[in-house]
Order: sequence, then structure tokens, then C-alpha cells
Amino acid sequence: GNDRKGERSWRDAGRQDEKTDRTRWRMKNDGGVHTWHYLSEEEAARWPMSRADKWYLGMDTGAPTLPPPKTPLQAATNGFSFFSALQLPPGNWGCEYGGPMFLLPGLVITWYVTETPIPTSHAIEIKNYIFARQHPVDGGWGLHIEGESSVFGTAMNYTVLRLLGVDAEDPRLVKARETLWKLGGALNGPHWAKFWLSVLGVLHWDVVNPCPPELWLLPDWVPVAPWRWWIHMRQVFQPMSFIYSRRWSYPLNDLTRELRKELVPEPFDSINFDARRNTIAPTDNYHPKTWILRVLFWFLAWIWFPLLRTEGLKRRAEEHVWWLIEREDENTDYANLGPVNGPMNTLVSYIKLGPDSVPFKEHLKTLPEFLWMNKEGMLMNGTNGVQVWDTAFTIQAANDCGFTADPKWHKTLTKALEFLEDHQIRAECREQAKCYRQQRKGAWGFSNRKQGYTVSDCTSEGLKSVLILQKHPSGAYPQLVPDERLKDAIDVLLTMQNPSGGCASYEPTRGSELLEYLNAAEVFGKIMVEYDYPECTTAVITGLHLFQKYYPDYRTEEIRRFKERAINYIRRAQRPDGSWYGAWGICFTYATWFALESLACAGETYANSERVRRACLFLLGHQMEDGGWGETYRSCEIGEWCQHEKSQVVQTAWALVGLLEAEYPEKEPIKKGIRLIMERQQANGEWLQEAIEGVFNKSCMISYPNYKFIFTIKALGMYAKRFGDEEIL
Ligand code: LAN
Repeated sequence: GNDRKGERSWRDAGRQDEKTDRTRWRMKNDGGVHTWHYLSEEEAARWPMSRADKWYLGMDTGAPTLPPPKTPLQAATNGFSFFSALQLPPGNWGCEYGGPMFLLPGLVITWYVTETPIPTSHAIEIKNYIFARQHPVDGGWGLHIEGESSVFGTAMNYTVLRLLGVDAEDPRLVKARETLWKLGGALNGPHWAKFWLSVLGVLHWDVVNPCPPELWLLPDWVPVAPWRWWIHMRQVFQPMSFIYSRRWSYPLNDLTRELRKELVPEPFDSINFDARRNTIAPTDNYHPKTWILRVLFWFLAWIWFPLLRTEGLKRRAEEHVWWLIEREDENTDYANLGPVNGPMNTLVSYIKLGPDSVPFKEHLKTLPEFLWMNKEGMLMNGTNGVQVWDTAFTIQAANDCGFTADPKWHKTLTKALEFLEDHQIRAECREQAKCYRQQRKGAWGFSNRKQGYTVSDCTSEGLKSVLILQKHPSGAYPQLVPDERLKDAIDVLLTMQNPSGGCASYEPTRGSELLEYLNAAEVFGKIMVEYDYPECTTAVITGLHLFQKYYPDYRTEEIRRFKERAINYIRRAQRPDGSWYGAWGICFTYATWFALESLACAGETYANSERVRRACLFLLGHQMEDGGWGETYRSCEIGEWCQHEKSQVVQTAWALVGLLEAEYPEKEPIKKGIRLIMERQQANGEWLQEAIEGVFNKSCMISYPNYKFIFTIKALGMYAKRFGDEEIL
């Protein structure tokens, strides 16, 4: 999805780069835990490549040419033939989950400073990936693969290449340095860049805005206490504050001494680090720090840390944070919440317990679960996979096509059900309250059971998909998830509603939006607390709705009240132009589809609802000449529709699903979009990758490569159900 033009000759140097043999890479799926392995030739001969491996690696999958489809359902059948052949043995689907360009640096710096040997195969392919993602014109890197070059992206990825042995005089690095220096160098980086470079010993800790672990000692009633923050922020802040408190740095060596000269234009000894804590390039300053935060940092840096903080307090704070990190490790079996706190917790266990300790070694074993191989090389995923999420949506898309009733697909769908059964979370966390964890028995997370974090919409989508199969009128599917466990899922969902009626992602909102004044990350927006999301709220509404169809007597009144309040939130969240803003997919097409599904669930359609009509008009107002829809990721950043120059199959499918949910009366515009989806399909049933699909924190994009199958198939099926499976091509 990267359409930059203007290759320059400085990139040609890359042609001599080392490569690994693509035919020797395998993805191992151990009950939903994904790791990549580079095999010896003998091993490779014994372990054949799957079609999925080939597809992940961008190789010819050998998928057969299919009879050319004429109708939507024929196209959906071809699409599902291709996609079902990518199903993995435990029953789930896999994919790269790249996009963010700030994740590998945390991992590679952690490996480097803990002197962990990096397998040659991995080192080679990480370099290849980073070079492949270098901006073709200015030689820098951005926050994400489609973003403009920034200090964060450029300084961090440059550092990784150097740590992995690339020569400073490689023309591609010379070019990157030019861009970095133009942006003012690493001292103009955001907080997280300054943090990691101080860990590495390249910058001095004085340049890092203070992260006091003492915050974790605040009583729970305090409005800013960290347990109230969005889970990703507080789980990152934990290890970050521990490491900050120790001011731990890797001892200076020749390479890091060189990096000081390469990353920073000024002579190192002349730098006043304290004065550079708040300097930041405009490219990195998505959410500028507020004056309140600056005053707070000033107080912490000049008064609290040097003058007031006692040894005893420091020790107590570090001990408590360490205890919380131990709980995180225990409750996730070292998988950890995500790819930022994973490496940081690894480093904390190294600092605290040393290289021979069990936790440190367990972390090293687990970290590779974040890595992924694609045709460009090795990248780091945004989570330890997209297993549950994609599998649940695949079942729903198949159902919208009526494939659930077709014996031809029973095996595939039963496998998918087995996977969901296996990955429902079965028990609460130990010390749940003390480590501030949300209820999770009965929930589904986004990736696998091991990671173990409740997500509101993942729980709902998982529940819906299980119900669709287990309650299928054909009786063709085994009853793998017993009633009790379905009710556990409902119990979790019923804890997820905010006073507003809406639902957030991992937990109900615990703190005030004013906490955004303390957002210190600079590169992201809306990160400090949970918010209401139309996407998550819709999933929960429709999950509760489907459940009630089969279990009308379970917690009836609570569910009814929940749904009513949730729908009212959806109504209120509509923008004056008729759309909804999407926080997890790009952007208005994504959330508007969800909201229309909620309203349909409440009986509101085009025929009887003014707000549904406004939403349809919004969507139709953005339909392109060719019948498709396309918005760029800028929509997410600025909160206004930004037109893509090319229509996108995924957004086209979202918009169509929205119009179909709304029962928009005219067939022609919908048919035009369906035709576009059918025309973009390849002879083997596949759709090709287009622009990036997902987003988080408003500014960072993330890939959902399976969406081009899931939502196209869903739209085709819904169209056929509504208008009949007529010939379109
Ligand atoms: C995700 C991925 C899934 C996503 C959905 C389920 C799609 C959404 O509806 C709810 C939120 C959730 C679970 C989500 C939250 C934030 C995540 C985990 C991510 C976008 C994937 C990567 C991102 C994470 C924060 C990346 C690490 C970066 C930090 C700033 C800590």
C-alpha cells in the first residue's frame, strides 16, 4: 500500500544486500501462538511450505484459476475458496500485522543492550524490511509505513540498521542522516525516542522527560492515578518508569559513541540535555504537550527528583512497579499486553534479576511471537497476532453468504469454531483487583488466549460467531462452547458499558478526558484514557442482541437496558454530516458501517429514520465515479474526510455493508460498488493488497491484510441476500 514515486540512485546500493532463502521460512502455529523459523535445508525438506506460508511471503501460492464469476455469490465462493486455503491447522487465519515503524527498534535495542545473540537470518531480514520501507525520496522513516518521515521513525530505524551491522557510509544511511539532521536530529525526537536512545547509552537521561514510578503509589481515589489510564499507556508506563528510575544505560562502546555523532548534529559534550527535553520537530508533534504538563515536568526534573525524593520512596515505588510487572508476566505467560511493554518488561527483568533469571529467559523465548516475515523481510507485529479477530469475522462473512449451510464448508467452519472455543479465556487473573485487571472469564481477546486481555468487541464478535455456528438450523456444527461459557461472555460484556451508554476497548473508561493534558507521548492523540467507540459499542449491541434470540431469559432486563443506552450513545455520536468517526479502521466508512448496523438492530432503517437517511447520503456523497469508496489515513489524523485518489476494495465493502444494513432502497449505487469489488478480484479468487486499512491513536496506521477477503465476501453475500444473486459481470 505504498505508492511513493521517485526512486533515487542512492537506493541502488541495496542490491547487494544479503538475502535469506524464502523457501526455507515457515510459520509455526502452536495452538494459536505464531512464530517464524528459518530451517536448514534438511529440515525444510521434511516440513513442507503451506499455501499460507507462501502467501505471507509474497510467493506464488499455486492457487488454481477458478471459473470466472458472473454473480456476487460466485465471486464470494471464489474468494472463500482462496481464503479458506489459507486457514491454519488450529482453525484460525494469520497475517502480518505491520504498519507501525516504532516497534522493531524497542525489540532490537532490548536485544542489543542485554547482549542477546540475534539469529543471522533474523538480522538479515530485519535489515531488508527496514530498507524496503525507507522513504524513496528523502531516505527517512515515518511513524508508520505510509507516513511522512519523522525524527522518531528515522532516528530509531537508523539506529536498528547500525546495531545490525550496516555501515554508516552506506549511501542509504548517508541519505537517512541528511533527512534526520534536517529535522534537527535525535534531540528533536519525541519522548519514546529519547527514552530508548538513553537506554542504549547514546543520549543522556537528562533529555528524557521524567517518568516517576511513585505515581503507582498514589491512592486509587486520586483522579490522575495510573490505574485510570488507558491500558496501553499504563502498561508501557510501568517498565518505562522503572527503567527511568534506575537511569539504566548500556555502557558506552565504539558503536554507540559513533551513533552519538550520527544521530545528533551538535558536538556531544556541548549539549545541554536538560534544555532539550521538550524540543521536538513539527513532524513528530502530533499532540503538543500542554503547559500543565510542562510545569509538571519542570517540577519533577528540578525539584522532585533532585531535592525531595527519598531513597525509601524510590525503593518502595520500584518494588511496587516490579510487583505489577511480575503480575503482567504471570497473567499473560510472558506474552504481555503488546509489542511495546513486551521488550521493556524484558529489559526490566534483566536489570532487576540478571541474564540468568527465569523471567528474563522466558521473555526472550516469547518476544519472537511478535515477529513476522513478509516479502520484504522481517517486521514486528502490532500485537502477537490477529487470530481471534479475523477468525470471528471470517465466520460471519461466510454466514452472510449462506456458506454455513453448505456442507462444502463445514470442515473449514468447524475448524474455525474449534479455534474460537480454544481461545475463550477461562479464568480470572490472579490478584485481579490489585493489578487493576478487567473481568475476563468468558471473554475473547484480539489475538490468543495466552495474551489474555478482554476486549469488548473481540468478546462480542467471538460470541456472535460461536452462536452463528452452534445455533445453525442445520445442526451441522458441534456444541463446543457450553451455555455456561456463553453466559460468562455476557457477564463480561455487561461490565463494559460507560455511563454514556457507549463501550470502550479493554475496560470501561476509568478516568477523565482531562487526563489528555498529561499525554506526554507527543506522537499520538487520545491515548490517556478509554473513550466510547461506535465500533466497539456496535459489536456489543449486536452480540447481546443475537444472544437474546437464543437465551431470552438470561439477565433479560439488564441486557435490554444496556442495549437501549448503547443505541442512544450511537445516535448521539453521529456527526452533523451524517457520519461517525472511526478510531480503529480508516475511517468514516468504517465507523459509519458499524453505526448503521447498530441502528438496524434497533429497527432504524432508511425507510423510517432521518438519521439513517443522513448517514446514507453521507456515504453516497463520497462514492467515486467507478462505484467504489476510498479515503486516506489523513481522515483519521484530522477528523475530516480525505479523499483517496484510488477507490479501495476494503472501504468499498464497508460502505456497501453500511448501505445494506440501512436497507438503502435504490439498487444501482450498491450494484456499482459490488461490480467494482468483482472486477478487482483476481482469477484465483484473491484480492490484492491496496492501501493500509487500520489505525490507532489517531496518528498511527496498521495493516489488516485479511480485510480484503473478509469484508468483500461479506458485502457480496449481503447483496445477494437482499437483491438476489443476479448476473453482474
Ligand atoms: C488494537 C488492535 C485491535 C483493536 C480492535 C479490536 C480492532 C478495536 O476495535 C479495539 C482496540 C484494539 C484491541 C487495539 C488497541 C490498540 C492496539 C493494541 C491495536 C490497534 C493494535 C496495536 C495497538 C497498540 C497500542 C500498539 C502499541 C503501541 C502503543 C502506543 C503502546
